[in-house]
Amino acid sequence: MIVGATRWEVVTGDITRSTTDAIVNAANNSLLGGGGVDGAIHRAAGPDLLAECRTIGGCPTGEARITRGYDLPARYVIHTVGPVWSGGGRGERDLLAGCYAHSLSLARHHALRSIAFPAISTGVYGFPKDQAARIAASAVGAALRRDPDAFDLIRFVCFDEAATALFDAAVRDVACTDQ
Ligand code: AR6
Repeated sequence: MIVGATRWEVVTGDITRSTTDAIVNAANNSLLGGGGVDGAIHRAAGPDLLAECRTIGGCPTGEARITRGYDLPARYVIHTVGPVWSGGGRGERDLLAGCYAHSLSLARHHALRSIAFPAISTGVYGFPKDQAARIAASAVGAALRRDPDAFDLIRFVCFDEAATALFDAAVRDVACTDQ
């Protein structure tokens, strides 16, 4: 899908293999690694990633921090901390939207033209996948409307076909509404 100057795509796969300028990590507040996509990114990047993360001092939920990508194909990792789902009454939706918005604004600040996102918060943190997909697509759509020329490629990398179908539908809804 093309929105303004940006190719916006949804793929199924392993985000650690993404050759975008940056990949986004679904991290925790410590930024010191964990399971899921966080563990996969740290394994693929090598120990220098953890060493740089130790210098950052953590990250609040809904915000993002940037490091180099080390042994990854991506030059940078943008670490964001999604909310733990606890029923939706604790600002989870706004915090999740903040993860996407802050990640894109960091990428833009570093003049990065392409970025890949995992389905933040939809694993261990338990965010319902259909809602997470709609929030992700609408946050990216809003950023693209504000700044149509900032990116060449925005990619959602889902780990299974079911998530891919949800994210694909959500992106189509947002992209079609925009045109
Ligand atoms: N590539 C793409 N997506 C992946 C990959 C991968 N290699 N591995 C998993 N996923 P999760 P969260 C998907 O649990 O819910 C960590 O321990 C997965 O199927 O990784 O934000 C952190 O340290 C799911 O859809 O992140 C935190 O403590 C999505 O990535 C906590 O988990 C996110 O699942 C964060 O939980």
